[in-house]
Amino acid sequence: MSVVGVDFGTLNTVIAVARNRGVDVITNEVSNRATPSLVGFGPKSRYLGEPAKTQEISNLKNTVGSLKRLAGRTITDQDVQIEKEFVSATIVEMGNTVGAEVTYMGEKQKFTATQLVAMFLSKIKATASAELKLPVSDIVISVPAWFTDVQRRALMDAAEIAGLKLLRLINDTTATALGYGIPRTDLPTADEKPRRVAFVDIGHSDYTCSIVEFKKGELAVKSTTYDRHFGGRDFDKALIQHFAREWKEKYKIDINTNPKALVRTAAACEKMKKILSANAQAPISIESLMNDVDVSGMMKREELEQLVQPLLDRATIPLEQALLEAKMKVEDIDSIEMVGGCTRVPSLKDRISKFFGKGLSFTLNQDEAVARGCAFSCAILSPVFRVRDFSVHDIVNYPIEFNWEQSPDIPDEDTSLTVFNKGNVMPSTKILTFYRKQPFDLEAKYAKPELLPGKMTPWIGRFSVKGVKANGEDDFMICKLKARLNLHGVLNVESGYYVEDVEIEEPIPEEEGEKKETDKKDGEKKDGDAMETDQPNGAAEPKPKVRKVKKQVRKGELPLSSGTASMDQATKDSMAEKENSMFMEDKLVADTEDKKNELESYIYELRGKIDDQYSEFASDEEKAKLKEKLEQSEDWLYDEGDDATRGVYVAKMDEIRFVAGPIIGRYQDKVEEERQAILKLEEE
Ligand code: ATP
Ligand code: K
Ligand code: MG
Repeated sequence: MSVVGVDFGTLNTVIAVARNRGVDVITNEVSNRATPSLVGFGPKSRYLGEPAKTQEISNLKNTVGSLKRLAGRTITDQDVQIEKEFVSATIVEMGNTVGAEVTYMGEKQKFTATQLVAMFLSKIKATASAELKLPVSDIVISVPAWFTDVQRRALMDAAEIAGLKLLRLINDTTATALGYGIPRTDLPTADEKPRRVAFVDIGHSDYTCSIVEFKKGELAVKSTTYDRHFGGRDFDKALIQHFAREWKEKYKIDINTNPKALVRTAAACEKMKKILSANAQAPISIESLMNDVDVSGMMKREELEQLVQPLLDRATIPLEQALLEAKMKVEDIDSIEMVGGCTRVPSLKDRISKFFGKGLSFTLNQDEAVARGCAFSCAILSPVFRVRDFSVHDIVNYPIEFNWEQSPDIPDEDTSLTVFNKGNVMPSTKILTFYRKQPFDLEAKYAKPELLPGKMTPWIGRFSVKGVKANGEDDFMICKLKARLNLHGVLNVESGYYVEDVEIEEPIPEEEGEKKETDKKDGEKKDGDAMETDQPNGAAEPKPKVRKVKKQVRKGELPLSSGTASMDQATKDSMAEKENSMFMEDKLVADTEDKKNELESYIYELRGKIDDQYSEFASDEEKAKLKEKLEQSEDWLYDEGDDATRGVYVAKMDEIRFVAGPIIGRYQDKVEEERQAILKLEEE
């Protein structure tokens, strides 16, 4: 089994694998270390990743990007309106989520964003598996830290539809921090001051800053802040708008009316932007952009900086906020690690460096750090791999509360409690205690909807607790529910049970441990993974050998049913089946194309050789026969054979082989004879 980490970016996706020697980034079918995060649809098959990019300009309406930014969203979300600017296919509403409408296999079809992500992930799976020559299943995928429960569940569903076993959804900058920490041998020990690093990731669409404390064998995220609409594509957009204006005047063309011209301009502007990161000025020129007009232009770096001034003015806001939330000052930060393609922009580097009052570090590979961190995370979690343990404490970004109906038997009971606070450690488990005589429901939601990224539902899930009844003579049942914000950052009520208070005698331990803080009423624990050791407080009296304590003893399970934003299993299974059949169809189309190309080149090869190296091994009659066969086959290939099945191409190839075989056989015998003769000569 393999151990794979994936940085699923808005523009590019990077795949890293853990091997015994360490973590490597792998290349795709055209030897690129990053794969375009794009899916396209054609008359016979889909185009995923590189092929999607190749056909993009000629098939804009049927090509979808921004996949991760669409997943888990609704059509009324203002973030989706923004995304529409960057996606060339038509975005449509599909139930309670968004999708794209495309023409595929000659028909208009709609796919949800979750399905589109699944399509892309199955390609990533195939790429990794082709390179590793191993089946790929266990995987860790990165997401922006600002992803909510619905978005995370959409990605989890997508991974499952693609046949992957998702071990963790990890926040981008947390993955980067892990990749930074693991190989480092110079981290402070437990009793030393931790090393504090600010990780700044500016990608194609978004900007994140995490402040992380490192000690030997562990990292703790102290704050994560972001600007969801700040990245390379905003620089591109400023350039596109500039040249659209300029060319309207200069050439009287309006690229905004021509999608193809707009996309070609976008590609040229991205290139120009990159050149401007290393040069004072850069040219742009596109042949026959529209109406047969060739366009060209120039830009100085300062001009670009002018164009993106409003953006640059926002560049330090996430940093200020990150320090504030981590309760630190710039002096507390030991180093600033920069990752993401957009951190190559000089004006951004300047502002960030000025803000911290020190130089920036580029220790990590800017384009690969997230993927490498994901692979490390996968290695830690995978049972097949042994890796030095490194604990990762992430934090809760949005507070989560539970609500429930008041019990008729407890008139003064609260009906809501914030269980996970912003800044709490994640993952984390909390035990909720309820005194009840009958089954009840509770609901989880984000406590501060205004913090959510766009117009997202604050609702997380509804959980019904069954099997609750009055205990003994009309006494309350003490119900305990295990609420967990898990490794993926999604919330579940994982299990329920009931307990009884019993008085037992227990020996006093030699050293009383720290007092455990327990909120009696709600049984809410402080942070961390600490579980169920509900002990009453205040046991620090004189020390007899044994003491009487009231303990809660687990008496039985409480069955739960839950409704969350996750897709139900039956839908997921049928989507997985559909994905699999589309994948097989793509493969068949690709194989057929290969066979056709093979046949075509075989015809050309034989035609060249029959009057050359094969000439002396064929009679005139044989030559004539073969030439006739080749001509027939070629005519067929350009006529009805243009769109045949794989089997038919293979059969055609065999027919030619039947005629050419004896000639080639004689030629090869001769070659072999000569080789033997040479060997013999050398021996003598
Ligand atoms: P996100 O993290 O926002 O989801 P991503 O991970 O796909 O997106 P990256 O691969 O980190 O994004 O960065 C891509 C962006 O970086 C693109 O906008 C690209 O043009 C930009 N970029 C890459 N190299 C340079 C450069 N030399 N100068 C300026 N920008 C660059
Ligand atoms: K990336
Ligand atoms: Mg990124």
